[in-house]
Amino acid sequence: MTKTSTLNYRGLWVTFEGGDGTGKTTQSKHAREYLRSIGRDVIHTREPGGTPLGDKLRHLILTEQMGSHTEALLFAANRADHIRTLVEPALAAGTDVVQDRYLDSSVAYQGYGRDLDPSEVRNLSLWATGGALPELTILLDLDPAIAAARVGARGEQDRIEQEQGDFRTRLRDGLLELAAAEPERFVIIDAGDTEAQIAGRVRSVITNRLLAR
Ligand code: Z5A
Repeated sequence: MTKTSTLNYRGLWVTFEGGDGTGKTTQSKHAREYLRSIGRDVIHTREPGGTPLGDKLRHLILTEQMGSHTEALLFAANRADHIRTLVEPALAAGTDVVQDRYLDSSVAYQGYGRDLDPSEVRNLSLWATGGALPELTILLDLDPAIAAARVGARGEQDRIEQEQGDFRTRLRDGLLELAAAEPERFVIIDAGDTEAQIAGRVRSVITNRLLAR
């Protein structure tokens, strides 16, 4: 079992999780602006992607057909590079990191959504990153049908967004299960409200976490 590490970072590490179309990109950018507005150093990043190598892996993952094991390994490879070259150095220097998706996405999509064992997928990512876990994970929870309508309104979908059937329901249930298992790290926010209401909740969750440090 890989040892995990959530503490001892100088900067605050916040990740956003949720199905596609739940507003992670929108809200993680609001969170970055909020942290800036209170005078903190902050970077915003995302997975897949986040680094030059990560951007190449992102393109491969979202465009090439591949099996579940290959997909899980590529996400983990991206994560290893992202955490070791960008996220941990920033946190160690006292910079906050606001991140759109992290390992909970792999457990949900490659584990609960596809056919891999969720705990094996989690352990793969923990091994890849030396056990790094965020201090705070905000789960944006939304009915998959509403989320699909938001994404559909945008037009073109990537390979993973095209998944049909009960994939999105398994994904949502899986993410809620992960949140229930780690109540100190996760905060669940109803993503069906307006952008401004959700941003207000995100601000207060982050403020409380900073005050509790
Ligand atoms: N994936 C994986 O399988 N395993 C992994 O380990 C990781 C990822 C890390 C690429 O991710 C795919 O990789 C993703 C999961 C998989 N595929 N799927 N499906 P991505 O991050 O590039 O894609 P995404 O997460 O699907 O992003 P997204 O579709 O852009 O969703 P979002 O970031 O959560 O939402 P958004 O862009 O902020 O908002 C979506 C739309 O809704 C947009 O038009 C907004 O203006 C609108 N919006 C936002 N908030 C609201 C509210 N409150 N009301 C109404 N409308 C709103």
